[in-house]
Amino acid sequence: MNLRFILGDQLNLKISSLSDIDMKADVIFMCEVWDEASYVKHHKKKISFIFSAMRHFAQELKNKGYNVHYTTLKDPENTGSFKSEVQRIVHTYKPFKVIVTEPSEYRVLTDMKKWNLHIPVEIRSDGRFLCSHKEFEHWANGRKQMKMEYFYREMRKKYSILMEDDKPVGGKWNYDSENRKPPKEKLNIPQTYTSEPDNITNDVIKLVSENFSNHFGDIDPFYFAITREQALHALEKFIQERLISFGDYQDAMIQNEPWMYHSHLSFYINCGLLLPLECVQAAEHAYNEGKAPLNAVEGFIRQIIGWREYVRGIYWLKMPDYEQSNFLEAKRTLPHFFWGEETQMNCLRQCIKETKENAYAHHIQRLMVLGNFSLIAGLDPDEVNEWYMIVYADAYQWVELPNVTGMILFADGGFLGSKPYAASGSYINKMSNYCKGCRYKVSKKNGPDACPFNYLYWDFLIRNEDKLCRNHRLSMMYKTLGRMEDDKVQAIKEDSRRFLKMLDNNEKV
Ligand code: FAD
Ligand code: DLZ
Ligand code: SF4
Repeated sequence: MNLRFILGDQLNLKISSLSDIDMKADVIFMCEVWDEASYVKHHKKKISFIFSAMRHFAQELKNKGYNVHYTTLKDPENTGSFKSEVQRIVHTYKPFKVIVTEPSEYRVLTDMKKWNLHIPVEIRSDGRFLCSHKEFEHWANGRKQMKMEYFYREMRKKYSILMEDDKPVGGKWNYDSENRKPPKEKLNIPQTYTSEPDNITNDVIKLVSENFSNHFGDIDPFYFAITREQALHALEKFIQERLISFGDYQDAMIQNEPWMYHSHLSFYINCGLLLPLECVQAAEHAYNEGKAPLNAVEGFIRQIIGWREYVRGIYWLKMPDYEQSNFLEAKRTLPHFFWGEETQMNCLRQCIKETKENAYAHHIQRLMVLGNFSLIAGLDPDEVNEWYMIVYADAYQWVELPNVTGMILFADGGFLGSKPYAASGSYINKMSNYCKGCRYKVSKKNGPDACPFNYLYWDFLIRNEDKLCRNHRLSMMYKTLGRMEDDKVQAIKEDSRRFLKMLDNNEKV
Protein backbone atom coordinates (compact mmCIF):
# COMPACT_ATOMS: atom_id res chain seq x y z
CA MET A 1 0.00 0.00 0.00
CA ASN A 2 0.97 3.64 -0.49
CA LEU A 3 0.39 6.62 1.76
CA ARG A 4 -1.17 9.56 -0.07
CA PHE A 5 -0.35 12.76 1.81
CA ILE A 6 -2.60 15.75 1.09
CA LEU A 7 -1.76 19.28 2.23
CA GLY A 8 -4.26 21.93 3.27
CA ASP A 9 -4.12 23.70 -0.09
CA GLN A 10 -4.57 20.55 -2.18
CA LEU A 11 -8.24 19.86 -1.49
CA ASN A 12 -9.33 18.49 -4.84
CA LEU A 13 -10.21 14.98 -6.00
CA LYS A 14 -8.22 15.62 -9.18
CA ILE A 15 -4.99 16.36 -7.30
CA SER A 16 -2.07 14.44 -8.84
CA SER A 17 -1.26 12.57 -5.61
CA LEU A 18 -4.62 10.75 -5.88
CA SER A 19 -4.54 10.04 -9.60
CA ASP A 20 -3.79 6.29 -9.49
CA ILE A 21 -5.02 5.52 -5.99
CA ASP A 22 -5.82 1.96 -4.99
CA MET A 23 -9.03 2.61 -3.06
CA LYS A 24 -8.91 -0.61 -1.10
CA ALA A 25 -5.25 -0.64 -0.10
CA ASP A 26 -4.01 2.96 0.04
CA VAL A 27 -4.46 5.38 2.92
CA ILE A 28 -4.97 9.12 2.44
CA PHE A 29 -3.36 11.16 5.20
CA MET A 30 -4.17 14.74 6.22
CA CYS A 31 -3.12 16.59 9.34
CA GLU A 32 -3.71 19.84 11.18
CA VAL A 33 -0.34 20.74 12.64
CA TRP A 34 0.70 23.39 15.09
CA ASP A 35 3.88 24.31 13.17
CA GLU A 36 1.93 25.18 10.04
CA ALA A 37 -0.75 27.11 11.88
CA SER A 38 1.71 29.20 13.86
CA TYR A 39 4.97 29.76 11.89
CA VAL A 40 3.28 33.09 11.22
CA LYS A 41 0.26 34.16 13.25
CA HIS A 42 -2.33 33.62 10.53
CA HIS A 43 -5.63 35.51 10.75
CA LYS A 44 -8.15 33.52 12.79
CA LYS A 45 -10.55 33.37 9.86
CA LYS A 46 -7.80 31.98 7.63
CA ILE A 47 -7.04 29.09 10.02
CA SER A 48 -10.75 28.43 10.54
CA PHE A 49 -11.31 28.36 6.79
CA ILE A 50 -8.45 25.98 6.04
CA PHE A 51 -9.16 23.57 8.91
CA SER A 52 -12.86 23.48 8.10
CA ALA A 53 -12.22 22.96 4.37
CA MET A 54 -9.71 20.19 5.23
CA ARG A 55 -12.17 18.43 7.54
CA HIS A 56 -14.95 18.65 4.98
CA PHE A 57 -12.68 17.30 2.24
CA ALA A 58 -11.65 14.38 4.46
CA GLN A 59 -15.33 13.69 5.09
CA GLU A 60 -16.07 13.78 1.37
CA LEU A 61 -13.24 11.29 0.72
CA LYS A 62 -14.54 8.97 3.43
CA ASN A 63 -18.07 9.18 2.01
CA LYS A 64 -16.68 8.13 -1.35
CA GLY A 65 -15.16 5.03 0.24
CA TYR A 66 -11.50 6.03 0.58
CA ASN A 67 -9.42 5.10 3.64
CA VAL A 68 -8.62 8.39 5.33
CA HIS A 69 -6.44 9.05 8.34
CA TYR A 70 -6.98 12.58 9.61
CA THR A 71 -5.13 14.12 12.57
CA THR A 72 -6.88 17.03 14.24
CA LEU A 73 -4.90 19.75 15.98
CA LYS A 74 -5.84 18.56 19.48
CA ASP A 75 -5.42 14.84 18.79
CA PRO A 76 -3.28 13.65 21.76
CA GLU A 77 -0.98 11.80 19.37
CA ASN A 78 -0.43 14.83 17.12
CA THR A 79 3.31 15.51 16.96
CA GLY A 80 2.96 19.04 15.55
CA SER A 81 4.74 19.10 12.19
CA PHE A 82 4.28 17.64 8.71
CA LYS A 83 7.51 15.70 8.97
CA SER A 84 6.89 14.16 12.39
CA GLU A 85 3.26 13.40 11.56
CA VAL A 86 4.15 11.62 8.32
CA GLN A 87 6.89 9.72 10.20
CA ARG A 88 4.36 8.62 12.81
CA ILE A 89 1.79 7.51 10.23
CA VAL A 90 4.43 5.70 8.16
CA HIS A 91 5.37 3.83 11.30
CA THR A 92 1.72 2.83 11.81
CA TYR A 93 0.82 1.75 8.26
CA LYS A 94 4.26 0.74 6.91
CA PRO A 95 3.51 1.84 3.35
CA PHE A 96 5.70 1.07 0.36
CA LYS A 97 6.06 4.78 -0.39
CA VAL A 98 4.59 8.21 0.32
CA ILE A 99 2.98 9.99 -2.63
CA VAL A 100 2.43 13.73 -2.44
CA THR A 101 1.71 16.58 -4.83
CA GLU A 102 4.47 19.20 -4.82
CA PRO A 103 3.89 21.70 -2.00
CA SER A 104 3.05 25.15 -3.30
CA GLU A 105 5.65 26.78 -1.05
CA TYR A 106 9.44 26.56 -1.22
CA ARG A 107 9.67 26.30 2.58
CA VAL A 108 7.58 23.11 2.70
CA LEU A 109 9.15 21.53 -0.39
CA THR A 110 12.67 22.09 0.96
CA ASP A 111 11.71 20.49 4.23
CA MET A 112 10.01 17.57 2.49
CA LYS A 113 13.07 16.86 0.36
CA LYS A 114 15.03 16.37 3.59
CA TRP A 115 12.59 13.91 5.17
CA ASN A 116 14.34 10.72 6.05
CA LEU A 117 11.59 8.13 6.18
CA HIS A 118 13.55 5.10 4.93
CA ILE A 119 10.95 4.71 2.19
CA PRO A 120 10.64 6.73 -1.05
CA VAL A 121 8.71 10.01 -1.11
CA GLU A 122 7.32 10.54 -4.59
CA ILE A 123 6.70 14.24 -5.21
CA ARG A 124 4.42 14.82 -8.19
CA SER A 125 3.97 18.05 -10.10
CA ASP A 126 0.83 20.07 -9.40
CA GLY A 127 -1.41 19.82 -12.44
CA ARG A 128 -3.78 22.53 -11.21
CA PHE A 129 -1.41 25.21 -12.48
CA LEU A 130 -1.59 25.99 -16.15
CA CYS A 131 2.11 26.60 -16.69
CA SER A 132 4.73 24.12 -15.46
CA HIS A 133 8.01 25.23 -13.87
CA LYS A 134 9.87 24.04 -16.98
CA GLU A 135 7.61 25.95 -19.36
CA PHE A 136 7.97 29.15 -17.35
CA GLU A 137 11.75 28.79 -17.18
CA HIS A 138 11.80 28.30 -20.93
CA TRP A 139 9.67 31.42 -21.48
CA ALA A 140 11.74 33.50 -19.05
CA ASN A 141 15.08 32.28 -20.30
CA GLY A 142 17.28 35.14 -21.47
CA ARG A 143 14.80 37.91 -20.57
CA LYS A 144 16.30 40.64 -18.40
CA GLN A 145 12.92 41.88 -17.39
CA MET A 146 9.66 39.97 -17.44
CA LYS A 147 6.46 41.27 -18.98
CA MET A 148 3.22 39.71 -17.79
CA GLU A 149 1.38 40.78 -20.94
CA TYR A 150 3.53 38.66 -23.26
CA PHE A 151 3.34 35.66 -20.94
CA TYR A 152 -0.44 36.06 -20.79
CA ARG A 153 -0.76 35.98 -24.59
CA GLU A 154 1.15 32.70 -24.67
CA MET A 155 -1.28 31.24 -22.14
CA ARG A 156 -4.30 32.44 -24.13
CA LYS A 157 -2.94 30.69 -27.19
CA LYS A 158 -1.92 27.54 -25.33
CA TYR A 159 -5.38 27.01 -23.83
CA SER A 160 -7.26 28.57 -26.74
CA ILE A 161 -9.12 30.97 -24.48
CA LEU A 162 -10.96 33.92 -26.05
CA MET A 163 -9.31 33.10 -29.37
CA GLU A 164 -10.56 33.11 -32.96
CA ASP A 165 -8.01 30.91 -34.70
CA ASP A 166 -4.72 32.63 -33.80
CA LYS A 167 -6.30 36.07 -33.14
CA PRO A 168 -7.70 37.38 -29.86
CA VAL A 169 -11.50 37.67 -29.76
CA GLY A 170 -12.52 41.28 -30.41
CA GLY A 171 -9.16 42.11 -32.03
CA LYS A 172 -7.32 43.18 -28.86
CA TRP A 173 -5.51 41.09 -26.26
CA ASN A 174 -6.20 43.44 -23.39
CA TYR A 175 -9.17 45.70 -22.54
CA ASP A 176 -7.71 47.23 -19.41
CA SER A 177 -8.10 50.78 -20.70
CA GLU A 178 -11.89 50.29 -20.36
CA ASN A 179 -11.56 49.00 -16.80
CA ARG A 180 -10.78 52.09 -14.78
CA LYS A 181 -14.15 53.61 -14.03
CA PRO A 182 -14.28 55.59 -10.79
CA PRO A 183 -16.99 54.48 -8.37
CA LYS A 184 -20.47 55.87 -8.79
CA GLU A 185 -22.35 56.93 -5.68
CA LYS A 186 -25.29 54.58 -6.02
CA LEU A 187 -24.00 51.31 -7.31
CA ASN A 188 -26.24 48.35 -6.63
CA ILE A 189 -23.58 45.87 -5.56
CA PRO A 190 -24.92 42.32 -5.07
CA GLN A 191 -24.33 40.43 -1.82
CA THR A 192 -21.33 38.15 -1.91
CA TYR A 193 -21.66 34.39 -1.37
CA THR A 194 -22.24 33.40 2.25
CA SER A 195 -23.01 30.11 3.96
CA GLU A 196 -24.06 29.21 7.49
CA PRO A 197 -21.42 27.33 9.52
CA ASP A 198 -22.34 23.66 10.09
CA ASN A 199 -21.25 21.51 13.05
CA ILE A 200 -17.80 20.83 11.60
CA THR A 201 -17.16 24.54 11.06
CA ASN A 202 -18.52 25.42 14.50
CA ASP A 203 -16.11 22.92 16.09
CA VAL A 204 -13.24 24.51 14.18
CA ILE A 205 -14.30 28.02 15.15
CA LYS A 206 -14.29 26.96 18.80
CA LEU A 207 -10.87 25.33 18.40
CA VAL A 208 -9.41 28.43 16.77
CA SER A 209 -10.96 30.80 19.33
CA GLU A 210 -9.48 28.76 22.16
CA ASN A 211 -6.05 28.13 20.69
CA PHE A 212 -5.26 31.16 18.56
CA SER A 213 -6.82 33.98 20.57
CA ASN A 214 -3.64 36.06 20.23
CA HIS A 215 -3.81 35.98 16.43
CA PHE A 216 -5.10 38.97 14.43
CA GLY A 217 -8.61 39.08 12.98
CA ASP A 218 -12.29 38.35 13.58
CA ILE A 219 -13.66 34.82 13.26
CA ASP A 220 -17.31 35.80 13.43
CA PRO A 221 -19.27 36.02 11.31
CA PHE A 222 -17.87 33.08 9.36
CA TYR A 223 -19.44 32.75 5.91
CA PHE A 224 -16.86 31.26 3.53
CA ALA A 225 -17.61 28.26 1.35
CA ILE A 226 -15.83 25.23 2.80
CA THR A 227 -16.83 22.43 0.41
CA ARG A 228 -16.39 22.09 -3.31
CA GLU A 229 -20.14 22.16 -3.78
CA GLN A 230 -20.38 25.49 -1.96
CA ALA A 231 -17.36 26.90 -3.80
CA LEU A 232 -18.99 25.97 -7.12
CA HIS A 233 -22.07 27.81 -5.94
CA ALA A 234 -19.91 30.88 -5.14
CA LEU A 235 -18.41 30.69 -8.64
CA GLU A 236 -21.86 30.44 -10.21
CA LYS A 237 -23.07 33.41 -8.16
CA PHE A 238 -20.09 35.50 -9.30
CA ILE A 239 -20.65 34.63 -12.95
CA GLN A 240 -24.38 35.39 -12.74
CA GLU A 241 -24.31 38.52 -10.62
CA ARG A 242 -20.96 40.33 -10.61
CA LEU A 243 -18.91 39.40 -13.67
CA ILE A 244 -20.91 41.82 -15.81
CA SER A 245 -19.43 44.79 -13.88
CA PHE A 246 -16.11 43.21 -12.88
CA GLY A 247 -14.16 45.11 -15.56
CA ASP A 248 -15.81 48.51 -15.21
CA TYR A 249 -15.25 48.80 -11.46
CA GLN A 250 -12.16 46.64 -11.06
CA ASP A 251 -10.11 49.53 -9.67
CA ALA A 252 -12.88 51.26 -7.71
CA MET A 253 -13.14 51.43 -3.91
CA ILE A 254 -16.18 52.48 -1.89
CA GLN A 255 -16.32 52.91 1.85
CA ASN A 256 -18.12 49.97 3.51
CA GLU A 257 -18.23 48.00 0.25
CA PRO A 258 -15.44 45.48 0.78
CA TRP A 259 -16.50 43.10 -1.99
CA MET A 260 -17.29 45.40 -4.94
CA TYR A 261 -17.59 43.39 -8.18
CA HIS A 262 -14.61 41.14 -7.49
CA SER A 263 -15.04 37.38 -7.51
CA HIS A 264 -13.81 36.47 -3.99
CA LEU A 265 -12.69 33.15 -5.42
CA SER A 266 -8.97 33.29 -4.56
CA PHE A 267 -9.55 31.47 -1.23
CA TYR A 268 -11.18 28.59 -3.06
CA ILE A 269 -8.85 28.45 -6.05
CA ASN A 270 -5.73 28.54 -3.90
CA CYS A 271 -6.80 25.74 -1.54
CA GLY A 272 -8.07 23.48 -4.33
CA LEU A 273 -11.84 23.70 -3.90
CA LEU A 274 -11.99 25.30 -7.36
CA LEU A 275 -9.72 24.74 -10.33
CA PRO A 276 -8.38 27.85 -12.09
CA LEU A 277 -9.29 26.57 -15.53
CA GLU A 278 -12.92 25.87 -14.62
CA CYS A 279 -13.28 29.48 -13.37
CA VAL A 280 -11.79 30.79 -16.61
CA GLN A 281 -14.01 28.56 -18.72
CA ALA A 282 -17.11 29.60 -16.78
CA ALA A 283 -16.33 33.26 -17.56
CA GLU A 284 -15.61 32.52 -21.22
CA HIS A 285 -18.89 30.62 -21.45
CA ALA A 286 -20.75 33.63 -19.99
CA TYR A 287 -19.20 35.78 -22.72
CA ASN A 288 -20.15 33.33 -25.47
CA GLU A 289 -23.72 33.29 -24.13
CA GLY A 290 -23.82 37.10 -24.25
CA LYS A 291 -24.15 37.35 -20.47
CA ALA A 292 -21.04 39.46 -19.79
CA PRO A 293 -19.07 41.99 -21.84
CA LEU A 294 -15.61 41.34 -23.23
CA ASN A 295 -13.81 43.92 -21.07
CA ALA A 296 -15.07 42.15 -17.92
CA VAL A 297 -14.44 38.61 -19.12
CA GLU A 298 -11.02 39.30 -20.60
CA GLY A 299 -10.02 41.23 -17.43
CA PHE A 300 -11.08 38.39 -15.14
CA ILE A 301 -9.41 35.72 -17.28
CA ARG A 302 -6.17 37.77 -17.45
CA GLN A 303 -5.99 37.82 -13.63
CA ILE A 304 -6.09 34.04 -13.50
CA ILE A 305 -4.18 32.71 -16.51
CA GLY A 306 -1.98 35.83 -16.64
CA TRP A 307 -1.14 37.31 -13.25
CA ARG A 308 -1.72 34.23 -11.12
CA GLU A 309 0.45 31.94 -13.26
CA TYR A 310 3.02 34.68 -13.86
CA VAL A 311 3.63 35.39 -10.15
CA ARG A 312 3.89 31.67 -9.45
CA GLY A 313 6.41 31.30 -12.28
CA ILE A 314 8.53 34.14 -10.89
CA TYR A 315 8.35 32.70 -7.38
CA TRP A 316 9.80 29.34 -8.41
CA LEU A 317 12.29 30.95 -10.79
CA LYS A 318 13.69 33.25 -8.11
CA MET A 319 13.40 31.40 -4.81
CA PRO A 320 15.13 31.24 -2.37
CA ASP A 321 16.98 34.51 -3.08
CA TYR A 322 13.74 36.37 -3.84
CA GLU A 323 12.82 36.32 -0.16
CA GLN A 324 15.88 38.43 0.71
CA SER A 325 15.24 41.13 -1.93
CA ASN A 326 15.40 44.70 -0.69
CA PHE A 327 16.50 46.78 -3.68
CA LEU A 328 15.43 50.08 -2.10
CA GLU A 329 16.99 49.15 1.26
CA ALA A 330 13.75 49.96 3.06
CA LYS A 331 14.02 49.49 6.83
CA ARG A 332 11.05 51.13 8.54
CA THR A 333 9.11 49.04 11.04
CA LEU A 334 5.49 48.28 10.21
CA PRO A 335 3.30 50.86 11.99
CA HIS A 336 1.06 49.54 14.76
CA PHE A 337 -2.06 50.73 13.00
CA PHE A 338 -1.64 47.87 10.49
CA TRP A 339 -2.85 45.67 13.36
CA GLY A 340 -6.08 47.61 13.75
CA GLU A 341 -5.09 50.55 15.91
CA GLU A 342 -6.49 53.93 15.02
CA THR A 343 -5.09 55.98 12.18
CA GLN A 344 -6.54 59.20 10.89
CA MET A 345 -5.84 58.23 7.29
CA ASN A 346 -9.29 57.06 6.32
CA CYS A 347 -8.26 54.98 3.30
CA LEU A 348 -5.86 52.90 5.39
CA ARG A 349 -8.29 52.73 8.31
CA GLN A 350 -11.06 51.31 6.09
CA CYS A 351 -8.85 48.79 4.28
CA ILE A 352 -7.34 47.50 7.54
CA LYS A 353 -10.75 47.32 9.23
CA GLU A 354 -12.15 45.26 6.35
CA THR A 355 -9.05 43.05 6.33
CA LYS A 356 -9.52 42.38 10.03
CA GLU A 357 -13.21 41.54 9.55
CA ASN A 358 -13.02 39.48 6.38
CA ALA A 359 -9.42 38.24 5.94
CA TYR A 360 -9.97 39.81 2.51
CA ALA A 361 -9.31 43.07 0.73
CA HIS A 362 -9.64 43.42 -3.00
CA HIS A 363 -6.71 43.96 -5.31
CA ILE A 364 -6.72 47.75 -5.49
CA GLN A 365 -6.98 48.07 -1.72
CA ARG A 366 -3.98 45.71 -1.36
CA LEU A 367 -2.05 47.46 -4.13
CA MET A 368 -2.89 51.15 -4.19
CA VAL A 369 -3.75 51.87 -0.55
CA LEU A 370 -1.92 49.40 1.73
CA GLY A 371 0.85 48.59 -0.75
CA ASN A 372 1.35 52.12 -1.97
CA PHE A 373 1.69 53.36 1.61
CA SER A 374 4.16 50.56 2.46
CA LEU A 375 6.25 51.55 -0.55
CA ILE A 376 6.35 55.30 -0.12
CA ALA A 377 6.79 55.13 3.67
CA GLY A 378 9.78 52.80 3.12
CA LEU A 379 8.52 49.84 5.18
CA ASP A 380 10.79 46.84 5.65
CA PRO A 381 9.95 44.11 3.06
CA ASP A 382 10.24 41.32 5.65
CA GLU A 383 7.65 42.94 7.89
CA VAL A 384 5.32 43.82 5.03
CA ASN A 385 5.54 40.28 3.64
CA GLU A 386 4.78 38.80 7.04
CA TRP A 387 1.75 41.05 7.41
CA TYR A 388 0.28 40.09 4.04
CA MET A 389 0.96 36.38 4.75
CA ILE A 390 -0.92 36.66 8.01
CA VAL A 391 -3.94 38.73 7.19
CA TYR A 392 -5.40 37.31 3.96
CA ALA A 393 -7.19 33.96 3.82
CA ASP A 394 -5.85 33.40 0.30
CA ALA A 395 -2.20 33.97 1.30
CA TYR A 396 0.42 31.32 0.55
CA GLN A 397 3.96 32.40 -0.02
CA TRP A 398 4.05 31.47 -3.74
CA VAL A 399 1.46 34.16 -4.48
CA GLU A 400 1.94 36.58 -1.59
CA LEU A 401 5.71 37.11 -1.93
CA PRO A 402 5.89 38.15 -5.60
CA ASN A 403 2.92 40.45 -5.15
CA VAL A 404 4.52 42.14 -2.14
CA THR A 405 8.23 42.05 -2.91
CA GLY A 406 7.83 42.48 -6.66
CA MET A 407 4.58 44.30 -7.28
CA ILE A 408 4.15 46.68 -4.36
CA LEU A 409 7.62 47.23 -2.89
CA PHE A 410 9.77 47.13 -6.03
CA ALA A 411 12.17 45.26 -3.75
CA ASP A 412 13.26 43.01 -6.64
CA GLY A 413 14.56 46.04 -8.52
CA GLY A 414 11.95 45.79 -11.26
CA PHE A 415 12.12 42.12 -12.22
CA LEU A 416 8.38 41.44 -11.90
CA GLY A 417 7.09 44.87 -12.89
CA SER A 418 8.78 47.69 -14.70
CA LYS A 419 7.91 50.54 -12.35
CA PRO A 420 6.92 51.04 -8.71
CA TYR A 421 3.18 51.47 -8.11
CA ALA A 422 3.70 54.72 -6.18
CA ALA A 423 0.86 57.24 -6.25
CA SER A 424 -0.23 60.39 -4.47
CA GLY A 425 -3.58 60.94 -2.75
CA SER A 426 -5.21 62.09 -5.98
CA TYR A 427 -5.24 58.50 -7.31
CA ILE A 428 -7.03 57.28 -4.17
CA ASN A 429 -9.41 60.22 -4.36
CA LYS A 430 -10.23 59.49 -8.00
CA MET A 431 -10.85 55.79 -7.46
CA SER A 432 -12.64 55.89 -4.08
CA ASN A 433 -14.80 57.97 -1.78
CA TYR A 434 -12.42 57.52 1.18
CA CYS A 435 -11.10 61.08 1.11
CA LYS A 436 -14.50 62.58 1.90
CA GLY A 437 -14.39 61.03 5.36
CA CYS A 438 -10.76 61.84 6.09
CA ARG A 439 -9.23 64.24 8.58
CA TYR A 440 -6.53 65.01 5.97
CA LYS A 441 -7.23 67.12 2.90
CA VAL A 442 -6.39 65.39 -0.34
CA SER A 443 -6.29 68.75 -2.15
CA LYS A 444 -3.54 70.01 0.16
CA LYS A 445 0.02 69.21 -0.82
CA ASN A 446 1.88 70.40 2.28
CA GLY A 447 1.38 71.24 5.93
CA PRO A 448 -0.10 69.32 8.86
CA ASP A 449 -3.51 68.94 7.18
CA ALA A 450 -2.18 67.78 3.82
CA CYS A 451 -2.79 64.19 2.71
CA PRO A 452 0.38 62.27 3.71
CA PHE A 453 0.33 60.36 0.41
CA ASN A 454 0.92 63.69 -1.39
CA TYR A 455 4.27 64.58 0.17
CA LEU A 456 5.42 61.00 0.84
CA TYR A 457 5.04 60.26 -2.87
CA TRP A 458 7.58 62.95 -3.84
CA ASP A 459 9.77 62.22 -0.85
CA PHE A 460 9.91 58.57 -1.97
CA LEU A 461 11.19 59.69 -5.38
CA ILE A 462 13.71 62.03 -3.75
CA ARG A 463 14.92 59.42 -1.23
CA ASN A 464 15.41 56.80 -3.94
CA GLU A 465 16.59 59.04 -6.76
CA ASP A 466 19.92 57.28 -7.24
CA LYS A 467 18.15 53.93 -7.70
CA LEU A 468 15.13 55.06 -9.71
CA CYS A 469 16.08 58.08 -11.80
CA ARG A 470 17.22 55.97 -14.75
CA ASN A 471 13.89 54.10 -14.91
CA HIS A 472 12.41 55.44 -18.15
CA ARG A 473 8.85 54.98 -16.87
CA LEU A 474 9.62 57.48 -14.10
CA SER A 475 11.42 60.00 -16.28
CA MET A 476 8.41 62.38 -16.46
CA MET A 477 8.13 62.42 -12.67
CA TYR A 478 11.84 63.11 -12.22
CA LYS A 479 11.60 65.92 -14.78
CA THR A 480 8.71 67.45 -12.81
CA LEU A 481 10.73 67.07 -9.63
CA GLY A 482 13.70 68.75 -11.28
CA ARG A 483 11.53 71.76 -12.17
CA MET A 484 10.13 72.13 -8.64
CA GLU A 485 10.97 75.29 -6.68
CA ASP A 486 13.47 74.72 -3.87
CA ASP A 487 11.07 75.81 -1.15
CA LYS A 488 8.48 73.33 -2.42
CA VAL A 489 11.06 70.51 -2.28
CA GLN A 490 12.03 71.63 1.22
CA ALA A 491 8.38 71.56 2.33
CA ILE A 492 7.99 68.03 0.97
CA LYS A 493 11.08 66.86 2.81
CA GLU A 494 10.08 68.64 6.00
CA ASP A 495 6.51 67.26 6.04
CA SER A 496 7.76 63.77 5.28
CA ARG A 497 10.44 63.94 7.99
CA ARG A 498 7.82 65.05 10.53
CA PHE A 499 5.29 62.40 9.48
CA LEU A 500 7.81 59.54 9.37
CA LYS A 501 9.18 60.54 12.76
CA MET A 502 5.67 60.35 14.22
CA LEU A 503 5.28 56.95 12.58
CA ASP A 504 8.57 55.76 14.08
CA ASN A 505 7.53 57.03 17.52
CA ASN A 506 4.25 55.21 17.15
CA GLU A 507 2.29 58.45 17.49
CA LYS A 508 -1.16 58.60 15.98
CA VAL A 509 -0.96 59.73 12.34
P1 FAD B 1 -10.51 39.02 -8.39
O1 FAD B 1 -10.24 40.45 -8.49
O2 FAD B 1 -11.89 38.57 -8.58
O3 FAD B 1 -9.56 38.30 -9.45
C1 FAD B 1 -9.82 36.98 -9.93
C2 FAD B 1 -8.71 36.04 -9.58
O4 FAD B 1 -7.51 36.39 -10.24
C3 FAD B 1 -8.33 35.97 -8.11
O5 FAD B 1 -9.21 35.14 -7.40
C4 FAD B 1 -6.93 35.43 -8.17
O6 FAD B 1 -6.94 34.03 -8.25
C5 FAD B 1 -6.39 35.98 -9.47
N1 FAD B 1 -5.53 37.14 -9.27
C6 FAD B 1 -5.84 38.43 -9.46
N2 FAD B 1 -4.76 39.23 -9.29
C7 FAD B 1 -3.75 38.40 -8.96
C8 FAD B 1 -2.39 38.62 -8.64
N3 FAD B 1 -1.84 39.84 -8.63
N4 FAD B 1 -1.66 37.55 -8.30
C9 FAD B 1 -2.18 36.32 -8.30
N5 FAD B 1 -3.46 36.06 -8.60
C10 FAD B 1 -4.23 37.09 -8.94
N6 FAD B 1 -3.64 36.87 -4.21
C11 FAD B 1 -3.69 35.68 -3.58
O7 FAD B 1 -4.37 34.78 -4.05
N7 FAD B 1 -3.02 35.48 -2.42
C12 FAD B 1 -2.27 36.46 -1.84
O8 FAD B 1 -1.67 36.24 -0.79
C13 FAD B 1 -2.20 37.72 -2.48
N8 FAD B 1 -1.48 38.74 -1.95
C14 FAD B 1 -1.44 39.93 -2.59
C15 FAD B 1 -0.67 40.96 -2.04
C16 FAD B 1 -0.59 42.17 -2.68
C17 FAD B 1 0.27 43.26 -2.12
C18 FAD B 1 -1.27 42.39 -3.89
C19 FAD B 1 -1.18 43.70 -4.60
C20 FAD B 1 -2.04 41.38 -4.44
C21 FAD B 1 -2.13 40.15 -3.81
N9 FAD B 1 -2.89 39.09 -4.35
C22 FAD B 1 -2.92 37.89 -3.70
C23 FAD B 1 -3.53 39.23 -5.65
C24 FAD B 1 -4.98 39.74 -5.61
O9 FAD B 1 -5.06 40.93 -4.88
C25 FAD B 1 -5.91 38.70 -5.03
O10 FAD B 1 -5.76 37.50 -5.75
C26 FAD B 1 -7.36 39.14 -5.15
O11 FAD B 1 -7.54 40.35 -4.48
C27 FAD B 1 -8.26 38.07 -4.59
O12 FAD B 1 -9.58 38.51 -4.60
P2 FAD B 1 -10.63 38.01 -5.68
O13 FAD B 1 -10.69 36.54 -5.70
O14 FAD B 1 -11.88 38.76 -5.42
O15 FAD B 1 -9.93 38.49 -7.02
C1 DLZ C 1 -2.23 27.54 5.89
C2 DLZ C 1 -2.29 26.21 6.55
C3 DLZ C 1 -2.52 26.13 7.93
C4 DLZ C 1 -2.79 27.34 8.75
N1 DLZ C 1 -2.52 24.96 8.55
C5 DLZ C 1 -2.34 23.82 7.85
C6 DLZ C 1 -2.34 22.55 8.50
O1 DLZ C 1 -2.43 22.44 9.70
N2 DLZ C 1 -2.20 21.44 7.71
C7 DLZ C 1 -2.04 21.52 6.38
O2 DLZ C 1 -1.93 20.48 5.71
N3 DLZ C 1 -2.01 22.72 5.75
C8 DLZ C 1 -2.16 23.85 6.45
N4 DLZ C 1 -2.12 25.05 5.84
C9 DLZ C 1 -1.84 25.09 4.39
C10 DLZ C 1 -0.33 24.89 4.17
O3 DLZ C 1 0.35 26.00 4.70
C11 DLZ C 1 0.01 24.69 2.71
O4 DLZ C 1 -0.62 23.54 2.25
C12 DLZ C 1 1.48 24.55 2.51
O5 DLZ C 1 2.15 25.62 3.03
C13 DLZ C 1 1.80 24.46 1.06
O6 DLZ C 1 3.17 24.50 0.87
FE1 SF4 D 1 -6.16 58.58 2.23
FE2 SF4 D 1 -5.12 61.01 1.83
FE3 SF4 D 1 -7.59 60.46 1.01
FE4 SF4 D 1 -7.06 60.66 3.62
S1 SF4 D 1 -6.94 62.29 2.11
S2 SF4 D 1 -8.30 59.08 2.61
S3 SF4 D 1 -5.01 59.81 3.71
S4 SF4 D 1 -5.72 59.53 0.27
